[in-house]
Amino acid sequence: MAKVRAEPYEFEFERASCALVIVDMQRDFVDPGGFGEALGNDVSLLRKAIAPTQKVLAAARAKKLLVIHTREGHRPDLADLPRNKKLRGRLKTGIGDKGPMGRILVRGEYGHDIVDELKPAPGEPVVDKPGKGAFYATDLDAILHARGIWQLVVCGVTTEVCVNTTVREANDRGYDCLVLEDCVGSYFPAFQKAALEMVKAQGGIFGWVSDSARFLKGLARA
Ligand code: TIU
Repeated sequence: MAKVRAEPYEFEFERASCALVIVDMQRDFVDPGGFGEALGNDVSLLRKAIAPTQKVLAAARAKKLLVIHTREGHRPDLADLPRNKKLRGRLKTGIGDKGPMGRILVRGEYGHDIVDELKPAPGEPVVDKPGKGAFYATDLDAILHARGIWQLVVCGVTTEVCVNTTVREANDRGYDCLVLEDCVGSYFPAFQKAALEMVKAQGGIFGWVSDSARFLKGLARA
């Protein structure tokens, strides 16, 4: 059993039952010139998570942890794009429209794919999700169940939207989640802080919070 210093108390895990989940590190959210930046966001706040996540990813691969990548997006025919998601924001250029890096959040488009720095390796499942949570309308639960995984180390963007939703979904399905605070990012510093506090408050109501350095230390001993 490996131990990671974390809040509200140490996170214990076994390699065989623990997966690394990297949420939506897609060009459209993270890269300069993408959809996120086009909406007026400062993508450097998200890009800060790339380097520590690269270290965690490399260590997880070396220790043979299951690594799962998720991408938020929709079918090219947009048949799985709910009306509320299409209309929300009253955007001139929104989901499905031609954006700076191809059709926005459409599967197969350049902007929809994962940034080069965190490119999935062959054999690592990539879960395409139409919603914010990685469990909604996906086969993530089946993939984890088949491998006997019940603990998740979570990285990705954005902290208060897709990361937080995924952690909440996972928690209700019986998974322990450890969120690494320097490996998640938000366009809003106040939300970054609050979203992390929400996870670990009340005795870890949704899970645990640690950081890449503490996780790497624990993983090295696993
Ligand atoms: N992946 C994810 O968080 N999708 C979003 O739309 N996030 C926002 O913060 N908008």
